[in-house]
Amino acid sequence: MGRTALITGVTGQDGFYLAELLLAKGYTVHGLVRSHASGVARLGELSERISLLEGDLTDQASLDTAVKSVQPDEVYNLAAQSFVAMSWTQPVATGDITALGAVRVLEAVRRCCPDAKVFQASSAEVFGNAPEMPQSEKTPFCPRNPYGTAKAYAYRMTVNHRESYGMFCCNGILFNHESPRRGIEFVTRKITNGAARIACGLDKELRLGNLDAYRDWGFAGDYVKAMWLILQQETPDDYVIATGEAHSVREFVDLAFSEAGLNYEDYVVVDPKFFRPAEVNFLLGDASKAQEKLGWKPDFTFADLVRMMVRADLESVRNGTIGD
Ligand code: NDP
Ligand code: GDR
Repeated sequence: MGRTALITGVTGQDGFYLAELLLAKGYTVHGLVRSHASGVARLGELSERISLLEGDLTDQASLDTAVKSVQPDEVYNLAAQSFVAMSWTQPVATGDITALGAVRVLEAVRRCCPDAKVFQASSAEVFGNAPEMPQSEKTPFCPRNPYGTAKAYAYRMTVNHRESYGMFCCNGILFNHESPRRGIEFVTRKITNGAARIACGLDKELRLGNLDAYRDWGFAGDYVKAMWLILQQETPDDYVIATGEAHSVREFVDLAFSEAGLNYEDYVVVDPKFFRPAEVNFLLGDASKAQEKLGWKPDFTFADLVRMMVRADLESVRNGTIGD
């Protein structure tokens, strides 16, 4: 019998890549969406290959119903208020969705399908400005914003459900991962879309915040493979998923603009409006445990990623399919 998976956050960047991966492996895939119409609109053709269930991470009953009806073998909790900048303007909603929402998913599984395995999308943001470099599973948490704090709570609750109830629940401590499907508010996509629009004569400048933050950026398609591998192990555990290379926002901008045939210094304006109340300056992951135990390593390099995203945005802007 084929396996069944339930993905929350299926309309997001990772939801798309994970659904494709699981379908290719022969899974029956169910995706939780806040409304059927918006799910179909966001997922396009993929919405015909998976089954959509309405539900919300702020609503326990909807999660119970979804888990009870699907009886999944695997649950991937990817839903979150995932934009760090917004977590300062909406700290309570961020806590409700990103922290308590994860507990609601764990509780729905515990009560309605306790043998299902659960993957929780944790984040490098739990480390904040960590004293240790690179950050591994052993690095203490010190989140610096409401989002990272919510993810730290969800992480601990996932471990608690494992230890208290013997559930198969695991955290992937994911470092930044990007793709042409990345939301336009995140810096990488803002840059590649901005460079494409300038190259096509639609914009004259791109306004950004702190260019001196460093991130460990990988390709989302590689990261969903790690999510799946984490749930295929004999015993549940938590893993850092990262490339092991850090680059500054400035390096990303430089490479993206070069790929679009432009010199970024002629177009990028630093605007204090995009500075954060507290910055996480440098994230760099040590994924050696994932490499040893899961046999996981990323296939795409930083340069591959930037090239892929710029090319996709140039094509979309030229076709008029995105970028306003
Ligand atoms: P996105 O922001 O692209 O997707 C978030 C998803 O969550 C969307 O499908 C959104 O649905 C859904 N969602 C938001 N609020 C609710 C809610 N109240 N109830 C149900 N669904 C909701 O995130 P990514 O795909 O980039 O990331 C996936 C997960 O991995 C997230 O949990 C994120 O925090 C985490 N993560 C991501 C990293 C990255 O670099 N991408 C790194 C580390 C962790 P809708 O379409 O309705 O808005
Ligand atoms: P991040 O991603 O906060 O790391 O969270 P984001 O792309 O938003 O920011 C990365 C860095 O770029 C700097 N920056 C800007 N950021 C945005 N969004 N817009 C700008 O104009 C801009 N200028 C500079 C930021 O200050 C920051 O240092 C992502 C999300 O996917 C989280 O959900 C996930 O958990 C973490 O990655 C790991």
